[in-house]
Amino acid sequence: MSDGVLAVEQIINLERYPIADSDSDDCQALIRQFKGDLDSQLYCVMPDFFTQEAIDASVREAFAIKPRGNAASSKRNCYLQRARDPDLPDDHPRNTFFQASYTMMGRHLFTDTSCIVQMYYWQPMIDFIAGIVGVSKLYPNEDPLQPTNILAYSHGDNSAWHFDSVNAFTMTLMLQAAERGGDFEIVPNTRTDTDQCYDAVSKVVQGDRSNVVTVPREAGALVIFRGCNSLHRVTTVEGDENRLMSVFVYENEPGVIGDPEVNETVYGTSTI
Ligand SMILES: O=C(O)CCC(=O)C(=O)O
Ligand SMILES: [Fe+2]
Repeated sequence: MSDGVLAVEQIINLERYPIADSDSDDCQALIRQFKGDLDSQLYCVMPDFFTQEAIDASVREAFAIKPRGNAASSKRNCYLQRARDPDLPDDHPRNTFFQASYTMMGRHLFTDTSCIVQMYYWQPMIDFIAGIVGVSKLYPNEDPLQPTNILAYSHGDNSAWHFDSVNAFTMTLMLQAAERGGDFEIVPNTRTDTDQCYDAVSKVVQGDRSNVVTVPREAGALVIFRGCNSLHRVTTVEGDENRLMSVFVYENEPGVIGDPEVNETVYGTSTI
């Protein structure tokens, strides 16, 4: 394409991930492999999913829009709440708060030709991810802010231990790693749908490392994880290099938009 805009064939590494035809044997084999990883470990990693050209373009764009992002810092528990529960003891995980900080860039800041935006709306990509997460269909989120985000973590930033709230899975794509720190850590199946497992959760947030898995990731690696029942965090970033992570949300039905109040907190605005 002209004007420095990359076509989807130049964005996704289709040699290593031939997903353009989701019915092809090659694509079906990839779906089986990553679905197997996701089912057994609660995450799967696809290294070099983005081309170097797409990584470079996305990093440039992220720094260009970062001044308009929402630099947020808050103390929260691992349930993403900020208020303590007076009926529970001080050392309960619901009353254990950690600082989290990063700059959030919402979908409204990206052009339609952004690499991450093009990848997100490309139907073969949506079908590929649906296969991996084991559903027949997925749909883009239709909120003006939520579908495609980039989180920038500068020196001292981190995302403390938490469970993701509503999403059955989260998809992330690393654009730039930190010089030091910024590791993505997860404790698979810390709780279940029916049991909060407060003892196990408490151990993790108090620093027990016995079930912590560090997910290896280089720039360009796509990761899908199930963060609803698996505590996860990003360790504190150190050094001059920002950790730039793009985060994507797909839905099980069309027409899903976010809550304006949540958007106000996350993006610093509820409108575009
Ligand atoms: O930045 C990351 O690697 C993960 C962010 C995260 O926890 C999330 O998007 O739910
Ligand atoms: Fe998360």
